[in-house]
Amino acid sequence: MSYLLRHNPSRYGIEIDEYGYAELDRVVSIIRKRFPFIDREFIVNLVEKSSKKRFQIKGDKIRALYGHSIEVEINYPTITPPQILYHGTNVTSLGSILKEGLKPMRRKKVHLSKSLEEAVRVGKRKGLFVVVLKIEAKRAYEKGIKFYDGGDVVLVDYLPPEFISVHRIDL
Ligand code: HQG
Repeated sequence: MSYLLRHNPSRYGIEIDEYGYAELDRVVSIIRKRFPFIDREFIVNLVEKSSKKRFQIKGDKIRALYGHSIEVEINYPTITPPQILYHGTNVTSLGSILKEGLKPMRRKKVHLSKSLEEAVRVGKRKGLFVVVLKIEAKRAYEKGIKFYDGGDVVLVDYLPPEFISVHRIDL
């Protein structure tokens, strides 16, 4: 569902409106082709109960709340960030991040974690050698960087290297 709603709805013949919403029943019918035991109620329940708020259901529609590579207008509220945020990544990206800053790469925004544990989890998806970066979020905010509330994640358009340092490397 993340892939479908964040990256490639057209592959499944799904139409997404400018705010990222798709028809819930269409999404359910696509998912049922692969997982026939899943129904609408299951998806609604999953979205509501999930510990991480990846999706939003509104009426008969569903959208991903963050992580998009496709162009959508989510209208994230801007926030005053906490002093420190984290970003989990892989050691292979470290040199480039410290030189160029954090870029959204294939997504539309840079995703930051509120806790160290979450950053470690994100970093582990990228391979064995996890790096957790410490982001001086408050200082960046005071220097004019906009931070957006993505629910469980905090989003920025780009983060310059001056606000990034290595918190921990798991080799
Ligand atoms: C790296 C999950 C080289 C960046 C998570 C990351 C997240 C650079 C990768 C959400 C770079 C992009 C998104 C630079 C950034 N040079 N590498 N200058 N700037 N990178 O998957 O943040 O569980 O697009 O460090 O919780 O890993 O799926 O982003 O490693 O919040 O709901 O480029 O996805 O949410 O990778 O993950 P991604 P991400 P879910």
